[in-house]
Amino acid sequence: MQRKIKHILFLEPKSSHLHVYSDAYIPRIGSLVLATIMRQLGYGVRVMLEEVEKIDTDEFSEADLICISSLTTTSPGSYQYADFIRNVYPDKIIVMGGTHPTFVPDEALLHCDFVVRGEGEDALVELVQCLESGYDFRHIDNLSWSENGENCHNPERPKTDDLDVLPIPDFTLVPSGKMDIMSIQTQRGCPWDCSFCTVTKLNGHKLRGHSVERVLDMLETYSKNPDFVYLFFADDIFNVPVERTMAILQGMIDRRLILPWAAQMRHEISKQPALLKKMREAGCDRVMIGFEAVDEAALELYGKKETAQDVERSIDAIHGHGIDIHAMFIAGADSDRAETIEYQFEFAKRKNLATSQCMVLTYLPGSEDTIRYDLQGGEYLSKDWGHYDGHHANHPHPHMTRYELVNTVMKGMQSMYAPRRILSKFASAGVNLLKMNKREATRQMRNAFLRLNGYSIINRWFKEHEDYLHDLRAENVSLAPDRYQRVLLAVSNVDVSRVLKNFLDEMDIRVEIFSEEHLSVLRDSDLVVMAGEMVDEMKTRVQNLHIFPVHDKNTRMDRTLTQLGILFTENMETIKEAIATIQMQQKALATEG
Ligand code: B12
Ligand code: SF4
Repeated sequence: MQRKIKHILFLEPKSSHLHVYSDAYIPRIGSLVLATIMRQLGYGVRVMLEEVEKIDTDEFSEADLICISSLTTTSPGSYQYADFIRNVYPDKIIVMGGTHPTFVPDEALLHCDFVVRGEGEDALVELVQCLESGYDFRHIDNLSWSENGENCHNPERPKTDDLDVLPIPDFTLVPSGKMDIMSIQTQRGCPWDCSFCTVTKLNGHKLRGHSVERVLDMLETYSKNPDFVYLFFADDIFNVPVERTMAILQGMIDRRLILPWAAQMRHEISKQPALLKKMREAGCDRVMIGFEAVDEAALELYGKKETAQDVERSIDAIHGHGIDIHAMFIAGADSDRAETIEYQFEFAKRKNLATSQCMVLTYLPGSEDTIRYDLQGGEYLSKDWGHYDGHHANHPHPHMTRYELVNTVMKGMQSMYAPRRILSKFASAGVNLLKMNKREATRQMRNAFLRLNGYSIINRWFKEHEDYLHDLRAENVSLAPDRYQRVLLAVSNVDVSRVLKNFLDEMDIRVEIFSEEHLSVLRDSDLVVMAGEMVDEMKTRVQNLHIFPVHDKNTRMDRTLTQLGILFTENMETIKEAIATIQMQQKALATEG
């Protein structure tokens, strides 16, 4: 294949659903660094980021090669654009890269000509050169492609050790006035290995960094751009190695490169007071920390190598230096219950975290969790990648229904951004203004606006997801909930039947024990709660029967009861209270017995 390539388009589609960062665009650097390299090599380049500009598909006609960067959540959009290009401009070459195509190259190849797995800088240059010269591209490491119906995957290439060989990503490639946050990556890789994360699978454990001088040069270049008002260090863990971070911060102070900034860190920061002090001096106003949990069992399962005490200690240390925290939590570890998740939110409020997010545990392609789950033959309830954004549940949980999990998480998020918690920040800003403490007033005002934005996003999320939540409630039964007027209990195990009856009574739901007479008078508004083995037989006897299947082997049925209760109310509190009451009854019975 020999092709003339003059113009390259870099395209970054956005997520299909609203997510916590929907209103605050923080750039990823991949497309920008690749575009900068290709431009230096003399190609015409255009970078289109869908989060910051409307994609004008007419512009696709000008490109010879189209490079699409994709995360898992943005893959539906990426594939749609790729399919559109294939249909409308069949002569264009499409290359995909980024985290998602890296881990599922066979899937991506259904939509594009080439996939570059992992780091893309060298592989893309080699590919373009081969395409132009007509040389064989089949030897390029990290490259995947399709040939005669077979997908070929070349070996992985060694990772770039010295990042200084890469150019400074040129943000002027994005139309001016579109972005106000500059994102800068000073190093790649992470020494830890959390079970849900794909970073080490993509970038390795070894930290590979730019030299301190080079980081400062990047900052100097960017700080001349009047668009930028905030800096985000896109390193996965900015506080290690500590000496290097200290040197960068000292350099920022010495060269007066002081902008407000945020960075991602780990809890070990609580043991680095000198670093915290220096961070504040160098303009840090926010730290983003993936605490993930405050429940020891969950922390263990996530392989976080931290304890709840570490979490608490680091919050106190960071707050002690006047720095705010955006805390990142996860819910849905196998050990989690609704109570552990609710406790997480209470904790976040008690510790006065400025902002926080809680994501539903999601098995992303490439993570350790996913590899293990796939080996075990685990079940996926959705493979709609647009739902892999931490706001949806895509696999079953051992103790919670999907509705319970998602609802508990999103209601918890809503409570974090409740109006009174927003007003308290505005009030605090006002008080500090009166005290002439301008710095503190500005800080509180910023947090008030961030919370206001959180409030707006979460409420929009609930509106956007009405149907999704409705479907989760109706899971396991093949019809819409909210319509049953009578429940018929067809469970032969007396103990199980009694638990179900007591529960439904507690919930004020009309319930009758099923008998043969009911068969002739079954109505559309009846729900038959039935033990699993009888279901098939009953379905053959009565058409369109609405059946809720249960196991009749044990009487500890929190999950079943929750699922059943969800069909009648969205209010989890009502369901929990009913379960608690019947549990007390069961205990009393057991004691009597
Ligand atoms: C900055 C960042 C964010 C920012 C901005 C994200 C954005 N604009 O999309 C914020 C904080 C908003 C964010 C949010 C989220 N993020 Co984020 N984020 C990052 C982070 C830390 C850095 C991204 C970056 O700039 N990397 C540096 C560049 C150089 O690397 P790169 O993008 O991978 O690009 C290289 C290669 O992949 C390849 N490449 C990339 N694209 C292309 C295209 C072509 C054609 C080619 C040839 C090569 C190529 O070449 C590049 C250079 O080597 C990464 C972790 C990481 N270390 O990458 C996570 C990461 C991308 N985020 C992740 C996730 C899960 C999310 C969220 C869904 C959940 C969350 N964490 O809150 C949200 C949703 C974001 C969304 N857009 O929908 C995951 C993605 C996993 C996946 N399978 O999709 C990552 C990998 C972290 C992780 N824990 O696993 N994120
Ligand atoms: S979650 Fe953070 S600490 Fe854990 S492996 Fe990923 S980047 Fe490293």
